Amino acid sequence: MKNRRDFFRNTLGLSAIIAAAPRLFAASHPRGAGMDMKHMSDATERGNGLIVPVETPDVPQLPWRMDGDIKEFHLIAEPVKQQIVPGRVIDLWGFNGSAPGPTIQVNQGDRVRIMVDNHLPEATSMHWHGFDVPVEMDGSPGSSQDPIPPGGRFVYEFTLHQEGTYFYHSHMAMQEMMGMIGAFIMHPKEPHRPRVDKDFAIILQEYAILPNISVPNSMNMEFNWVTLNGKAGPATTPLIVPHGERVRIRLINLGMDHHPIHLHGHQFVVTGTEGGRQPESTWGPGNTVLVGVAQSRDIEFVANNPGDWMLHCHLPHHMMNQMSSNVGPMTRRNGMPAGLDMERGMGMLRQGSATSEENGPSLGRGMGVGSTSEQRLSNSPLKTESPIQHGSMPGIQHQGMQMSEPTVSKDANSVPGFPQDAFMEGPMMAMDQMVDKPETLGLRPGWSGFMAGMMTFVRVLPQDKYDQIVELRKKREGNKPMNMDMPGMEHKHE
Ligand SMILES: [Cu+2]
Repeated sequence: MKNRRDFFRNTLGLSAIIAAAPRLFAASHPRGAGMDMKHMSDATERGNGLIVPVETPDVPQLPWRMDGDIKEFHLIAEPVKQQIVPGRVIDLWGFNGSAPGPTIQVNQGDRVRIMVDNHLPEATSMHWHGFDVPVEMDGSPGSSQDPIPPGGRFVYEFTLHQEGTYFYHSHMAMQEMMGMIGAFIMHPKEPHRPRVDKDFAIILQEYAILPNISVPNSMNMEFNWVTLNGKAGPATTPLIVPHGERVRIRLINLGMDHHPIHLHGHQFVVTGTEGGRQPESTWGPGNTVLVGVAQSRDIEFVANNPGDWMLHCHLPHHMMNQMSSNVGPMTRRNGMPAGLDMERGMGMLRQGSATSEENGPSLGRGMGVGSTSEQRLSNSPLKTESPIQHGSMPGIQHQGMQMSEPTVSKDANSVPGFPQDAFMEGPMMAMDQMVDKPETLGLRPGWSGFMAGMMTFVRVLPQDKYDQIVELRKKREGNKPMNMDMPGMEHKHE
């Protein structure tokens, strides 16, 4: 029993739940803001209110203040504690308490000043990805500027003539893999047609987090945590949309993989790239868009099909959490190899962290553990016993988790290939209560057991249900995304 318990704890990182609780949604309140800060409600004044501000679920908006005609922003590069799912708090590097960093929204034609303070223990440099700016503002370390030293500041200032879905990121390659990116939305002078009612942005990221450690291994080539706006399913916040509205979703990717993002129940058109708006003549219907590394893609559709629709990366391993060759084997073979204890059988460390001097990471593929004796990954010789010994599960109870048994047939163990998803997702992984928030109101019970990795929902709701969630969101204090505070966000429905 102890071994089973350890297995689940190690698989899900649940031991960190209680310690982590106060940090839940800690990213919702950016720091570094001065007085008289303004939010994106200003943008709605453009185009007779036809431009809606962009929502970035789970990521705050960066306020600004006006200095004459200049919009002044303040970004602080710093270490961040980020809860990506309940029970898993990781050490990232981000901006203003969040990874990805807070979203910047400006209007085409704005002159902006962005003060970047470096609170990291090493030098950094900020690149404005895709911006047509003077080279000395490009943030290329060594060529366009000296890197910003620890404790230092660099002030970027430029006029923006572009429009579209852009982003900012550290131009130090390994820092990129620690989370240092943020969305930078440039609203067009004139609203695009057809206008959208809802506008969202989602940043795609991935991390390799070895057992017993909370720091991503930025050297890894294999990733076991993938996130949408810094959260993995089921902790991602669903996008809520009233039935019939036109929706834009801006997808931004900075990592080591390309992600085919798929939407259920609707056909969309790709209306923009990391270079701005695409001409309508290029739009064709689809439901999956490949968002390559360093790219952004805007998709638009009419939410004309009511329901809770999955929006997710379609790479199978990107629909999972903690996917790794160290944890996977135990779910895919019958019992432990003879003579090994639990930790060694799973290829887990018995002391220290994976990057400690005694253990040392391996370079290249693999999670850096057991690199000389990789665990078997295929399904082992089949046994005839019952795949689940009934009564064996009740002892495994984790706070908030539902932990009911998976549904498997009696002869499951005799079927080549079993198990695949039986112990990886499903009712036993459900944690509806732990990820409860206004946007999850009314989802089917047990939904959370099937949402992991780069997965979220587009919830196409009747107007009254939508209004109910918006009301709940307004009432809820403390742990709501800051952008929900923006006046004007719900102007259509007030
Ligand atoms: Cu993916």
